[in-house]
Parts: sequence; structure tokens; C-alpha cells
Amino acid sequence: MFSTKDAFKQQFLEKYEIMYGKSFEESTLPELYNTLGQMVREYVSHAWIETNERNRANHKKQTYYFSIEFLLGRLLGSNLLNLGVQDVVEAGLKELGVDLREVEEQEVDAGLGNGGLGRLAACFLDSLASLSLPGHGVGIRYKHGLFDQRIIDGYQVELPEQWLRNGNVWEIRKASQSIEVKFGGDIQVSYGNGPLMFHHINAETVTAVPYDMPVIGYENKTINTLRLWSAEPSQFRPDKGDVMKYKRETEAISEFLYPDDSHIEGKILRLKQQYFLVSAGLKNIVRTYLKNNDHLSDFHNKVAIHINDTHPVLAIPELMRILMDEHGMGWEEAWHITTNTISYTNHTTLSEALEKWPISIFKPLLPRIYMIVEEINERYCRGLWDKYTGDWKRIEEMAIIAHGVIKMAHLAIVGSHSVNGVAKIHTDILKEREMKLFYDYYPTKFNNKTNGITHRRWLIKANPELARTISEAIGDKWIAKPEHLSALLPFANDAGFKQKAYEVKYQNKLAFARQIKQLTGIAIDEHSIFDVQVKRLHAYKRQLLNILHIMYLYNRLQEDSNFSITPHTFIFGAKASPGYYYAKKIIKLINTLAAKINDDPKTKDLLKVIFVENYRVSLAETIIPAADVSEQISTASKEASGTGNMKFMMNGAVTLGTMDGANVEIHEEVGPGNIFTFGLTAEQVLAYQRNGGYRAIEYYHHDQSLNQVINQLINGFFPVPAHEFETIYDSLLVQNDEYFVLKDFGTYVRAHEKVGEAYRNRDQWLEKSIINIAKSGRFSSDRTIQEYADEIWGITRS
Ligand code: 26W
Repeated sequence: MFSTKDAFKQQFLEKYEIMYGKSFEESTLPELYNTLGQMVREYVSHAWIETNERNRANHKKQTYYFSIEFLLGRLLGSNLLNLGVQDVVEAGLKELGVDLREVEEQEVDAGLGNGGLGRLAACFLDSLASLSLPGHGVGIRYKHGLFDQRIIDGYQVELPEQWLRNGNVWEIRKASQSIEVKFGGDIQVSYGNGPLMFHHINAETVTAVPYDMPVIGYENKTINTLRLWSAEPSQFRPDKGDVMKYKRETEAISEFLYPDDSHIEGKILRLKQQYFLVSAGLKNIVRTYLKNNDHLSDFHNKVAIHINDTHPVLAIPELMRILMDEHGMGWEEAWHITTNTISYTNHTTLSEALEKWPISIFKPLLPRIYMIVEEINERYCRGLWDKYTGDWKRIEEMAIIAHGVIKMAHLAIVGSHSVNGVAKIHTDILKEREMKLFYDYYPTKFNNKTNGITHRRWLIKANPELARTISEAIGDKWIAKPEHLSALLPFANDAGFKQKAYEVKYQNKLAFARQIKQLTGIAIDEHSIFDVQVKRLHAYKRQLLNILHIMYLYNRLQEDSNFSITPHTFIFGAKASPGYYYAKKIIKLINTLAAKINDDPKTKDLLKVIFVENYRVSLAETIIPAADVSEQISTASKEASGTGNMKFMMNGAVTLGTMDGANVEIHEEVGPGNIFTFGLTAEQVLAYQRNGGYRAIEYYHHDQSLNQVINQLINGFFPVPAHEFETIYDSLLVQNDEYFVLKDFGTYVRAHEKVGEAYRNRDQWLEKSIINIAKSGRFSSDRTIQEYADEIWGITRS
């Protein structure tokens, strides 16, 4: 149906009439979106079935990527791209008087994730399918994804997100493959002749219903599966009264995505979500496996299960439970299979994000799983004792269960065969500090897999003109082999190519400026530097450092008529976790600052601040291609990797950043002349944290301009009540500036001066920009996924 433009047109019209029972003339855009989406879904169904059959027939090892989040964004555009039918569809629709872009914009983002971790999972699925690797996603079909953000009077207001309100053309409900998941109840042990038998009685049962979404590989006929589980009331529930309460509590499990990144909320519902995902996902995998294999002893050679952070770590005791209680396997063999099946990625070293569950919550909800975790802990601690006899302190620190809590990261390390960090520096910090004791005990488990992003969505789709310009220069080999972007290097000195790169960036800036005008009414100068910081709002990401610098520039422009800057538009986008008071104040501060300076006659041509509401994947796709400067300014050692940094680089923005996360590797790739770095190193930050010695107040006293901006937070400079920004002020001076904002302020200001200077030399700037694009191939998630496939999962092309 997509073979020619005319064939497409005819099928499209037919499909529309069948679906809506009216003529095309009466169509609306949402209907057109649905029609096209449905066509694509049907078009892939054949290849989808074939991929599944191939997987079944060739007995190849399969990977299942378990993640509590998949931040997919919109799918129509990337599906058309990967199927290679974008041009036909675009041309066909055009003849019908329809703009494909407008149709694509009807799609509501699938926002089933918070940020980095969830988006990484989505990029990985795209790469798995595009490399023809047998790898599938397993997640939860939340009814509401990450909240919609509105800014009212400068404050963040959250609205429930409603991505399913018009249905979801990409999913297929597979009710016949539903699975029962059990919570609560009691464990009965029976002693027969053979091994002990464990029976789960009086449990509350929940039905997990799978919804499958196709994951379409790039022009390779591979269609993998993302299976999302939805919680529904069970038909097998023993009569236990209050059925309405039961229904409510059951459906609550897959109702909302928890909007926290990096901060644990010890809510029982969250733990229910985790077990629900893991139990349904695993039972399903084992069931599928047993259709094609006689016994489970070979399971780990046919199945690799990856857990994305500790959220799905219950996969370890749950797989043990299934093997032992449901299939009669002994502990030793079950443990061998489990640990060789499971691998684990750590995504953060922030201590407040490390999951710990109180036994008091865990045990009543998951009684059998708790018994297994206890047994794992006991056997493991015995092993520790053999090696570190007498060293109680070490054993206590390394235990899985201690002081009334279960430490999920410890369980993940003990119960898996591979533990990886997400950038070199992050993995080093894990090995040398956060997980040092574990690294000493299990030196071979630890490895690094530097993150990546799919260049298909983030370059070809988000920035089609740049992609075309690149292909004109070096051919299109880079699409299949992104490292080949390096062939662009010589063009960093090619006047013709530079001019084209300039034009592309300019057009992207123009398009974004138009969108901003439409969304906010604010006119921005498309010739100014577009300096962008878009990411979740968090103290360690230091949006505050960016703000204080803008205030500093504003003050200088007010006070010193000889002071000038390259015209600058500072763009922010960020959601704050609803319960994160400080982060919400930062949003208010950005908006208050924007209101104060954007219309100031003295500065308005030089300085603008924009806060884009409701930052999400689809918005990122228009912001990032328009960026000149990429702000990656976390306190060194705190950002595990970052992936936005890679998206910006690939679109020709130059990084202004600390030596943190993958910035270090970007620096290594492009060289010091093509990135602007500043600030404390990770070693310095960690040394301060260990030994003390940082006194923020000294920087406040000794740096005049810093003193001024900090005072302005509370002295009436902003037209807000005096206490409005007190928390921010206190974080710096009373709480001694945990994230070293003041310490890094001076070097940040100077780095910015260098950026402004460099930008004024257009030729040199373009050279930097092109070098960044040319060196970005290494950060394609195709490279990352190939490493996971070769070094962790042991899977090959199907
Ligand atoms: C339990 C609460 C919670 C929720 C989410 C704790 C921790 C998380 C994630 C680990 C936070 C996260 O998204 N981490 C980010 O992962 C990205 C992908 O690896 C990295 O690029 C980011 O640096 C890291 O912050």
C-alpha cells in the first residue's frame, strides 16, 4: 500500500471511509492521523509475525529489556521513517491537500517516562530493531504518563496527562495472553518426601493484560515487540468482599507513572507496580520459552533479561520463585540460571535515589518473594564471611537486608552477572567509590556501557535538512553506520558546506522562533545565540547557575554602558517533580526573571529568557536542532551520563559543560577546542565531600557581582514577596551550597565569555559545530546496543 504515491492515495481514501463512514471531504486532522496510523500498523503486521516466527524457528537467544519507563514520544513519524515510506506518504497526502507534518502533530506523545532513563529505553528499542537484534521491551501501560505542565503566574501547575484519550493506534490488546499476579496472602509450607513445597494462599490476584506495540527496525523488515502490561480485576478472585475497593486498587497499579526522577517515594503502590511488571513479564517469558523448549536448564542460554536500574530488580527473586516453586528446581540450579540470565544497569549515584524498601512494607505485600530475598541474603553473607571473616562492618555494609530495609542495588549486584554504569566516569565512580566493596568482591561483573541516542529520531527525523546536507557531502553510509559521520571532518573547513550548515541552523532557529512567538507571544531574535538548557529540574543539574549568570549579565548591562554581549536567548525547559519544593521555586525564578528582563528597554535586544512549557520528547525534536549552545552544567560527579548532551552535539550545538558524565567523552572526541568546559572536576567535588573545606559564604563575600545577584534573590529586585526565593537563597548560604554553584560561578562566567567571543567569529563557530556533528557517531545508541549485545547479552542478528 505504500509502493507508489497513487497506490497509497487510493488505499488511504478507502481506509478513511471504512474507519469513519464518511467522505474524505468531511475529514478532520485527528481522523487522518488515526487512519494513517492504522494503515502503518496493518502494513507492519506481516513482518511482525515473520519476525516472531523467525525468532521461534531459529532458537536464537532473546533479550528482554525490563523497564518501569519507556519514554517513546510520538511514533508515526519515526515509524514512517524506519519503514522507508515517508516520502511516498508525504507526497500522496500533499496531493490530497494534507500536510504530513500537521498530521504527525495530532499524535499525543507517549510520555511513559520521566527523563533520561525512560528515553534511553526508547532509544535502545529503536537500535535493537534497527540492528536486527532479537530484543524486546517489557513495561507498564500507564493510563496517565508524566503529568502535563502548565505555567500559571510563573508557577508550575500539574495536570493529569491523557495520552490514551483518542485511543492508541499502535497497540494491540492480547487479552488471551493475560497473566495472574499475586499479592499479599500467606505462604504454606508442605513437607513431602521430596523438597519443601511452598503454596501461596489467600493472595489477592490481579490480571495483567498485555498490550503489544511494534518496534520497527530501520529498513530491515525486523519488527520487535514492546509489551506493556495493564492491570485489571481478575476473574479468579476468591470472594473477599468489597469488590469496588478491589477494582479501584487493582486498576490503580497501572494508572499513573510516578513523576519522580532521582527521589524515592516509599509508597506501597510503587512496589506493587514493580512486582506487577516483573511477575507478569517473567511468567510470560517462561511460558513462551516452554512452548519451544522441554526443560528450563538451558534458560539462560536462550534468554537474557536486562533490568533498567533497580526498579525491576524483583525479577531476581521472582525468577527464582518461578523456577523453584512452579517448576520444582533446586536452589543451586535456579540460582545459576537466574544470575546468568539477569544483568543490571545503574543510572545514578545520588544516594537519595538508591531504592530501599522497609521490610514492614515489603514482607506483607510479597511474602514468598521476601522469603527468597532472605535466603539469597543469607547465602551471600555466608560467602562474605568466608572471605572477610571477622570484618563485621564490611559485611553489614554489603548485606542486602540490614536495619529493617532491603537494599535493591545490593540485590541487583548479587543476583546478576553484569553491572554496568552509563559513562566512563560514572562507571569509574561506581567501581572506586559508591560500589567499591562490591567491585572488590565481584571484580569481573563491573563494566561500562556509555549511553547513546538513536540518530534516526534525533538527527534524520528531527533535523531532516541537516541529514540531507550531510548525505549530499559524504553520501548516506552514515545512516547505517553512524560512526561514518566522521567523514564529515574535512568539511569543517569547506566554505560551501559551512554555508549550508549555517543555513540549516538558521532555518531551524527561525522555525523555533515562530513556534515560540505562537506559544508565548515573545519575539526572539533568530540571529542571537540560542543557549539551551532543557532537562528535568534538579538541584544537581544546576539550572540555578545558569540563572545567576543571566542575572549577572543583566546587572552588568544596566550598570556599565561599555559592557556589551553577543545577543543571547536563554531557553529553558524543565518539569519539576510535583513534591520537589526547591525545584518548583527555580521554575518560578526563571519565569520571574524572564518577566523582569524581556521587556527592559536597555537590555531587550541583547538578552531574552524563555521558559518553554511542558518540555517533552516532541518539543525536544524542535528545540534541539535550533540550539547553538548546549548547557550541560551539572556538578561534576553527579550526572551519570546525560543523553541530551549527545542529541545537541549531533545537531551541531557546541557544549558548554562541566567534566561530568558523557561530557567527558564528548570532550575526548571533539578535543578541547570544540567544547567549552569549566568548573570543579569530579575528584575535587568528591574530595570536598569527604574532607570538607568548602565555604560558600566566602565566595559570596569576596565576589562582588556574585554578592549582588544573590542579594537580588531576596532584596526586592524581583516584584515578589520577600520570602519567595528564600529557599534558594538559603540553599546557597545557609546550607553551604551543596552543589558548588558559587564555587563554579566564576569559571562559568568566563566560559560564557569565550562562547560569546567564539560565536562572533561565524567561520570558526561553524567549524566547531561541524566537528561536533562529525564526532557524534560514537554516541549513536547503535554503538551502545552492539556493545550490550556482544559483551553482556550474547545475542546476534536474527
Ligand atoms: C526511584 C526513584 C528514581 C527514579 C528514577 C530514582 C532514579 C531514577 C533514575 C535513575 C533517574 C535517571 O533517569 N537517571 C538518568 O539516567 C540517564 C540514562 O542513563 C542518564 O543519562 C542520566 O545522567 C541519569 O540522571
